[in-house]
Amino acid sequence: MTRAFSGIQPTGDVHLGNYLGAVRRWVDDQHDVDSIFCVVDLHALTIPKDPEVLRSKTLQLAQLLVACGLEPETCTLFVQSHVPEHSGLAWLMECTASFGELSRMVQFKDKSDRNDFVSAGLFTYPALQAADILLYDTDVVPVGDDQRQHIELARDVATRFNNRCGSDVLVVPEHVIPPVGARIMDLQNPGDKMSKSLDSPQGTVLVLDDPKTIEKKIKRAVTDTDNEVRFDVADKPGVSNLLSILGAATGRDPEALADDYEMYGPLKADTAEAVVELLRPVQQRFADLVDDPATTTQILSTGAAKAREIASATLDRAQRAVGLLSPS
Ligand code: ATP
Ligand code: LTN
Repeated sequence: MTRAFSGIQPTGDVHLGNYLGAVRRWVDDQHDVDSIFCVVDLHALTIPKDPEVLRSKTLQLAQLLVACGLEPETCTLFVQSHVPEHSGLAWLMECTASFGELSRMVQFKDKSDRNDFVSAGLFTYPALQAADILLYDTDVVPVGDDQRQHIELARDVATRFNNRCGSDVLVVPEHVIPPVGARIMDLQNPGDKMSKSLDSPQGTVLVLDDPKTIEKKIKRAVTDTDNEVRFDVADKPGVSNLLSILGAATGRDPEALADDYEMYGPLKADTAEAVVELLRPVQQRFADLVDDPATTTQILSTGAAKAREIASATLDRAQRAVGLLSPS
């Protein structure tokens, strides 16, 4: 069976971009592929965090993923730091990726420009991400469009590792990016992707926003003055973003949807309604889970044990292949 692996950072509140670009697809495909999902708390440490906030966001993110529809009896859900093999393989990947490759990562350039303190971990972050993926003999990595470059790096590093060791120790993964919704933009700055760590509360629709807030944010979305509804990302980024959101929420093609509208008002109203309806069941399930943290803690503990079985075998194989002496 095809194996899928993906990760999400507990860096803030989950937004519509995370949901449409990644999580919804994980939920839809979990019965068809052997699915492993990880709350990547080690990645969140690359930018300093308040310890209590990180701890509570990690649990909350796991609860939200279950509320979104990940079924613990169907897929494996765990927290990255509960499986120490991630840090173990990350070192081997850091020694396989080159300084030049890591220097070319767009996300590093963006995040290092936006933060005063630039940690070494922010620079080597894609090597840890490669380790996450490669530990599980992953065939496919379902992600949003922004992760293309990181998955490409994981492929290059896996190939180089195999060539150096002279055998196929690591499986070379492919990315899968959804045709619609892979790049949801900030509603106030449609030139930037919607993001957990950008401070743009009005431009970011959160999965847990109440219906009134969702409506307000979408109705105030930045468009332009010519009042023509057309899907054209370069010329009309704000309007195209609304069409992408509506398309992803309703399963329709954004370009075709544009023909149904002559003015921005109705487009915004329909988009807001579609998003509210899409998120309603998630919010209802979340409300039940949040009062019962023990259920999610148990899911994560079972998930980590399942993940560890696979990860420890891969790490052992990789350590032997690279020439490390076996402890027994
Ligand atoms: P941060 O801002 O802290 O980097 P993020 O909002 O980019 O966080 P991640 O945890 O890094 O979110 O990403 C989780 C998944 O959501 C990834 O697969 C990523 O590609 C996807 N994703 C993130 N932002 C968007 C977006 N605006 N549109 C579509 N997919 C997205
Ligand atoms: N870098 C990713 C999060 C992430 C990930 C992964 C995604 C960490 N490890 C492994 C897919 C597979 C991000 O910033 N969205």
